[in-house]
Amino acid sequence: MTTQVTARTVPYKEKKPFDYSPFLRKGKLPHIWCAGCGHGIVLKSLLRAVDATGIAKDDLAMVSGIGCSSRTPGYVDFNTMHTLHGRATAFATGLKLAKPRLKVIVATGDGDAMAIGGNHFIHACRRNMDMLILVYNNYIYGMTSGQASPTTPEEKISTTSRYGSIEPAFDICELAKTAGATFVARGTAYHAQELEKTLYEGLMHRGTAVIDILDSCPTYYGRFNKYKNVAEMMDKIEKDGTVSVAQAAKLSPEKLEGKQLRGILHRSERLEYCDGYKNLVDRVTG
Ligand SMILES: Cc1ncc(C[n+]2csc(CCOP(=O)(O)OP(=O)(O)O)c2C)c(N)n1
Repeated sequence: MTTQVTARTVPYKEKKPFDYSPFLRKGKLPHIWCAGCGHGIVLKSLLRAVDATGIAKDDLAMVSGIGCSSRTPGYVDFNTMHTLHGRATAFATGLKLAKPRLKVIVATGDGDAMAIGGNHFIHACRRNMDMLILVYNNYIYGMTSGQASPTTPEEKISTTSRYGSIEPAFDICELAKTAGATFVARGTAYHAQELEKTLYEGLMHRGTAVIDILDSCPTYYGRFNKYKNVAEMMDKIEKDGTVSVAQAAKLSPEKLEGKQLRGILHRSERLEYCDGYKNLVDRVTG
């Protein structure tokens, strides 16, 4: 039994111009995302990364919960499941166990993955099951009108923190690493080409891979927090608020204060869950 899809082993190479149409369900367009939402940029980077891996569409499955970001599987021509709020990684776990040959991608929001789905998320990381979890992190519940999520930064305004959030925010990457994920990275919609490469690396990784993707919700988060427009919001949060791992190595701790790191933050190897399960079945039945 093979538990790994066949993918090219060639290193990542950017391909331009790019034809997105073979990867999209055109009948499902136009999409629901607001003007200026970062989710569409993430989708474009993902499709380019998928193409670069050479993984066949039939060998891919995308699973989501509920939210604006969780609409992504509806638009892509892979095997897809649009499930329940917070349950994306749980459904993905079942799917991967039933069909280990599939490369499973989870599309989930910061609310979906970190709040109601927090337990499913940490246990997926703990098991090291081969799946790529993309957390579309717009620091707010977008679909339901902008309530605070576990990644809303302190002092920021949401419909449930009108005078500023008093809760510390989760660092998704730290959480994933501590819970056992074997590939942990951060990207942003602003750095779309860099994100494409990070997504490629995440897709090629065998084991639980988590990518925290900072993107923008101008309709709620941006408006509540008085960013003048989408460009200003992306500049302040995604461009000025982050530094690449390479840049960070050259900066003093003072200069790094308040910045989030971008790029691959953790990579390790240990037994993948489906392989462990196969070993168990062989031992018990063999
Ligand atoms: C069990 C359950 N609780 C609550 C909801 C309502 N609900 C739908 S989407 C959503 C939040 C989505 O926010 P997030 O996951 O951050 O994704 P975004 O819309 O920002 O992309 C909530 C609370 C639901 N559908 N099901």
